[in-house]
Formats: sequence, structure tokens, C-alpha cells
Amino acid sequence: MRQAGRYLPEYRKLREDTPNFLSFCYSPALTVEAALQPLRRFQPDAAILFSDILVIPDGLGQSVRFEGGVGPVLEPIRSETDLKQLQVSKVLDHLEPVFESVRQLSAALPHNVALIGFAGSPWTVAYYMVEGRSGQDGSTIKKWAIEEPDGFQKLIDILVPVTTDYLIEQIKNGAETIQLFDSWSGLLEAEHFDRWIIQPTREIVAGIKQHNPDVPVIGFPRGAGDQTIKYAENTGVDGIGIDSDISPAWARDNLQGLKTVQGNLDNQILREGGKKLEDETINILQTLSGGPFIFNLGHGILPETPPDNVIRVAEIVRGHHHAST
Ligand code: 1CP
Repeated sequence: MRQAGRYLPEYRKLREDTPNFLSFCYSPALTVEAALQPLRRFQPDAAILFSDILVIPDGLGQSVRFEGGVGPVLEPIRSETDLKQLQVSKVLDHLEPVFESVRQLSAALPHNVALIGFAGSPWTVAYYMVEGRSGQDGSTIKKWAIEEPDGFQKLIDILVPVTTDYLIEQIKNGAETIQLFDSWSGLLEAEHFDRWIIQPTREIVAGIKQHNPDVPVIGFPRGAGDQTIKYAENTGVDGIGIDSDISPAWARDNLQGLKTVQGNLDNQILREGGKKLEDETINILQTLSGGPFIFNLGHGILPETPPDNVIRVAEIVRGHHHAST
């Protein structure tokens, strides 16, 4: 989960020469280097492609830029008329540099390091497309989805096949596992969660599996709370990523019988370090290692995190693994 990024001095240095973040994402030499940087320091078991979930709206022709200190800024899409501006047929051509990054990264990785490809879920990508920037309460997208579901469905119906094709193409080029980030799934409840989170995710997973039955898909419905259970039961994912609001014991009791659980060290605790970090890492390992489990964070690494804290966690996780096998 965001193992590359601004907490690494070597990444900040690499980014200095390419201030435009999307240009960086479309430069395979740079993305491969950014993806390899954390591997050199921590030797994790998997590497994640360096890209961003917002290359999809960019590829659809929506205006997307990244502003320092603000994050992504998009020209919002808020009506069926706005949808007509999106150019569905050109997306995969536009994203060819991402596939080239996957090819080069796949060739550069040692055989025992898995390559994770990824995309945002339709709901989470739509959140940025409709709200226009991060940190919004989601009232604009929720109003559209709940009050005019037939119109909003058209946006989701654009994103589902595009995202499916995008992920299948990543697999063709060397991705071995797929992760679907649903960072804003916590905005919806009950039947809205079923329609806008579970249903589109199920369609994407089925589309991937039709051609690639053996490629595992990990879903990350951040903020979904108790609804994580029905997500795990009904989307077809193989793994379920949990955020740090979910207790490891709850995940063991409610999710591990259904799917492989991935998570969920708190990124604030990772930043703080010290004994609390060691205790929490051990607690997660002891609670979840009895079943199918992938150690990970509950959300992306914060830019202020000392890399030495990540090294400490990696040592504890590997020590625990060797002690229990
Ligand atoms: O200046 C910089 O270098 C930008 C920081 C940054 C980075 C390193 C952004 C901007 N994106 C990324 C890369 C990224 N994003 C990866 C590559 C893998 C890696 O870092 O190892 C991945 C998997 C993502 C996924 C992503 N982007 C998500 C889903 C996961 C999550 O964090 O919830 C989301 C929501 C985004 C959007 C995004 N990209 C960047 C920012 C600042 C944001 C907004 C985040 C927000 O809304 O809080």
C-alpha cells in the first residue's frame, strides 16, 4: 500500500526533475525506479506498480492535475451532459505508458517478488471525477447517485468496462495480482453500498476472472466497517484489505473465514515508531497469522514517516514468519 512515495528521500529527489506528477506516471523509466526504491530498502514480498488511480479520468479526457499541498484537482463532471465529453475509445491507447511500466517492472523484479497491478474502484474514481478534489464530504456525488441514479449509473457504466480492460491489460503485461482501491466506500450505506460499491466491483472481478481465473484480486473497501462482510461475501474478491479502524480480532472472527485478510497497521503509529509500533505490529501478526493473511498497512505511508520505522516493521514481520513456519 503506497510503499513508494514522499517519505523516501530518493523518491523526492527523483520527483524534483518532473514536477508534473502525471508526466512522472507516464515515464516508464521513472515509475520503474520509484517502484524499485522501497524494494532496495525493505525487501518486501511484493512490489506495487507506480502509477495513480486518476490516470483513468485523465485517459478519458477529463482535466486532471496534481497541485502540491492540495492533491488532485479535476474539472468536475456533474451531469449526463458532462459525460458526453468523456472519450472512452482512446483510454487504453493513452495508458500505454502504464503498460510499458508494467512490462519493464516485471522484467526488473526478482522472481520471488510478486508484481501488484491496481486501479481505483468505479465509486472512488467517480468521487474524484464528480467532487473535483480530495477532502470533500461526498455530498455532491451522493446527491447525484441517490437522487438521479439512472444518470449516475451512466458514469459507472463507463468506468466498469474501462477499468476491467485496463486491469486485464496490466495482467497481460506482467501484473500477477490485482488490487482495487475503494478509498471512499465509507460514504455509502445499505442499498447504496450494494449498488455503487458491490455491484460494479463484482462486474470488474468477474471480467478479470473470465480471462485470468488464477490471478488473485484484493479489494480494499476503506471505511466500510461492518459492510466489509457483505463486500467480502458478494464481490468475488480473493483478498480483503482492511483499514486501521477495523480491529484485527474482528477481522479474524468475521472475515478470515471468508477471504485472505490484508492489513492493517495504522500509518500514524508507523510514523511515531517506538515500542507502540513494535507492540501493534506483533499484535496484528499474532491475531491474524492463524489464517490466510498478508501483512500490510491500513492506509498509505505518511510523508513524515522515518524509513527506519518501516525497516523495523519489516524485521518483526519476517522474524515472526520464520518463527511460525
Ligand atoms: O507528489 C507526489 O509524489 C504525489 C504523492 C502520490 C503518490 C506517491 C500520489 C498523489 N499518488 C502516488 C502514487 C500512488 N497512488 C500509488 C503507487 C504505489 C506506491 O506509491 O507505492 C498508488 C497505489 C496510489 C493509489 C491512490 N491514489 C489512491 C488509493 C489508495 C489510497 O491512498 O486511498 C488514491 C485515493 C489516490 C489519489 C491520490 N493520488 C495522490 C494524492 C495526493 C491522492 C489523493 C489522496 C486523497 O484523496 O487523500
